[in-house]
Amino acid sequence: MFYQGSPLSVPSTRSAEFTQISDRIVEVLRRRVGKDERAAKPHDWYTAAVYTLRDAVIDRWMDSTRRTYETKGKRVYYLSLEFLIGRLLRDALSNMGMTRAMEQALADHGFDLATLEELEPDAALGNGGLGRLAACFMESLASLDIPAYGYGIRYVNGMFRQRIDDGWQVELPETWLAHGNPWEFERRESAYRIGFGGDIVMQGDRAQWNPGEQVEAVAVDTPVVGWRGKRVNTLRLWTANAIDPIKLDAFNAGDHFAALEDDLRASSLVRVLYPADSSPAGQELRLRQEYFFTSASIQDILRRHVQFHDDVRTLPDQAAIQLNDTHPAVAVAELMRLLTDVHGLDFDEAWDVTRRTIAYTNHTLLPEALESWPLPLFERLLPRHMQIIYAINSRVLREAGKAGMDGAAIAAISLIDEGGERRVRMANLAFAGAHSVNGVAALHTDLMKSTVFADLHKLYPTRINNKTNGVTPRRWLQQCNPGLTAILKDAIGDTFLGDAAELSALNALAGDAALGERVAEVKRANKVALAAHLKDLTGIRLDPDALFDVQVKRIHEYKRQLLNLIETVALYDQIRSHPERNWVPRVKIFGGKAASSYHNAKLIIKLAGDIARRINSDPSVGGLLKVVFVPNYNVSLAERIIPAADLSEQISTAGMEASGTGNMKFALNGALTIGTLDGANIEIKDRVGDDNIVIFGLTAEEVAEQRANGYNPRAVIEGSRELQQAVSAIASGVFSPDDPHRYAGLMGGLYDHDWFMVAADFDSYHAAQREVDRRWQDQPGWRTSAIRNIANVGWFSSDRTIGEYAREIWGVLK
Ligand code: B1H
Repeated sequence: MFYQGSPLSVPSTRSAEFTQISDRIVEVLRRRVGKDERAAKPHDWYTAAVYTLRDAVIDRWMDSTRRTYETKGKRVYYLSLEFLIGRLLRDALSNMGMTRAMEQALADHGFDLATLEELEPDAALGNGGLGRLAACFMESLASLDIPAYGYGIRYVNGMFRQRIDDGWQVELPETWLAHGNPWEFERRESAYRIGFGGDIVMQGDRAQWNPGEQVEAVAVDTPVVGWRGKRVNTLRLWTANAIDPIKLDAFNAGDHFAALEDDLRASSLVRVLYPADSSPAGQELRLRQEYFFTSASIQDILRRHVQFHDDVRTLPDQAAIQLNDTHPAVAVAELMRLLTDVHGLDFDEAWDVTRRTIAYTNHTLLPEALESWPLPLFERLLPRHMQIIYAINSRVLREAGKAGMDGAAIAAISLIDEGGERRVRMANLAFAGAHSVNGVAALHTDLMKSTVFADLHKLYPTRINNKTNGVTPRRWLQQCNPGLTAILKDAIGDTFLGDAAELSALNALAGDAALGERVAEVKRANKVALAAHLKDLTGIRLDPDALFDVQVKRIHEYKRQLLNLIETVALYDQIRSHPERNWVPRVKIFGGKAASSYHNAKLIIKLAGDIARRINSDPSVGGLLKVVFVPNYNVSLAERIIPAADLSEQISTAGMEASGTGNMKFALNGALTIGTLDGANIEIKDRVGDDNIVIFGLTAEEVAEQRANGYNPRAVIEGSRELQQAVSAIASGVFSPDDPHRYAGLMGGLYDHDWFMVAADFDSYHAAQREVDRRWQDQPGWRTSAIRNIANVGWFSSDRTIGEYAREIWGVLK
């Protein structure tokens, strides 16, 4: 595995930088890792490589910080309970422009950079799209030279590791910190007290909150390097300490557990990421996590402000706070509390400062995903915040009354849900306390205005705005697909890495056969590499000349992996009935994690495995169809899979996927999309053109209409031969002979309600897949389409997105 002792080919021209790095690594290995060259294990070399690079990063980091202090510039604060960063070594090397030099230096010592990169654990402090968006945004903020901090939690256990046992998902803890984390810096001096519970006493007209419990939040910083190392920003993640880590009296009395109780309580706060994507956990510990990191962040922001400006009233000129969904929405009440109770502003002044500082991004309209907390729980944990929320609510409802709003509208606007058990609505709190409320794709933003936030939108008609998501082209093109990047550089120069809109220059070359062939060669090489990797992971052999059809994302019924699986079964039936037809060989790749308590999602994973086993071992399909479920889908796997995809499955029920970001990454790597008119798919279609994407299914409007007018899935299923056969095969146990009833309930749900319109869209999807086959059979046409995709999705760079936030929400760019 390692080329120990036998150096890789070292180029004859040794750059000064390379020699310097080569010597530095040995020095670092000895002095900071504490190993000499002979005793060092690969992991020690990896650590030494990171430290060596980090030294260069730190210089830029301090530079950036100094510049911000000197220019007294406004800072952006991105508050997010999730940062799905993945690995950092390749990203930081590449953005620092040190990849080549590090490669050569390591080769000098007999190591292969790519192999060492694999030793870095994935920092998976996020569930899916929302967390990965935060990571792309951090990179773009640094690349655009915007002074910014990300604030979140340093979870000891991030997203769980998925193992597939007998086809079933098993969740195992991911211990990404087991071997230490060479990227982080603990800042003991940046520590804050976070309170819970207790009571409130009035001191004159100022309230004083006396919490019943306290923990200490301590900052742990990670540098975030921008493109070309222009700026290095800080990702500040909070960890928790007990104020009294050990109660010696209890310990001495022999009660060792009681002595350590506070310590345990503190560490449980930051122990684990809630693994629920698109649906809040609703447990007390989750609310504690939310308040813990939000309070620490707001205290840190205010401390930084008053250090240089004596008046907290100027905060909106110096700070823009962006709330990534409602998870940090308590920031509205926390900032109000600190401004009034601690800094002595009156309510109106504090409200003005708060609203001008805070902005909120909504990421989902799924009703079950809108966070709300039982009022008694909220009041017990955060009694002062509850008072403040009542005060905000009375103000907002007075404004609604003045605007002539009636009972139903008032009830919808209220920060308190009064239907049934009373609950605090975090989305309404965030909306009320923000000057900007944005959606993440055009359709999603329209739906915000017409559905969930309709009444708030009427009351505050200028607040909602759209910021279509984006992804960083550094990680999602340059780093994950160096082969394609090299070709593009040859064709159009390298400015597209800093300005992805420049990719449009490829449009002039879309029909160029030579370019098409080179792009296809790289795609094939990426498929060969992925096939080898998947052979190792799953034992399944894949044909790199088949069409690689990929659906990787969280498993959720609205994302409709089930639609894809049922269509796979239908295709399987047809291949067997008509082996004489000219079928396009396909590889169906699935991957994704299910929330631990999401029964149907877990069953869908099992179904994928059952279908795969049956089809892959059936000689009658003759290699025309292969199905694979890739275990433990994560950022690093995405970086291998996406560059190797021919077809990108973006098939959510229209109106339900707020944006999607995987859709952008696939298109950027030359895959064609098969998708519904949902989320950012619509904007992708508008940019790549109808000929270069395959759209099917109901529109969001039609979905709403069908649901309103009594949709009858049973009739639809019975009216479609293909669908009916596939569904009844699955339901009757054809794919689960060991447990024939395993899928009876799952399929029964389709007949009975089919909330996600799988049946309604099936025929259209099936036809769209045959359209994909036809396009694939015209390889030159397919290649042109692939190039058109790459050429026209530069707009979906997170640099563009962040530019819009910066100009239109934060006021930090001209
Ligand atoms: C998205 C979430 C989410 N929307 C609750 N909402 C969570 C909600 O732990 N929780 O409680 C976690 C995550 N995630 C996704 O955000 C959308 O579904 C995607 O469509 C979108 O692209 C992404 C980024 O905006």
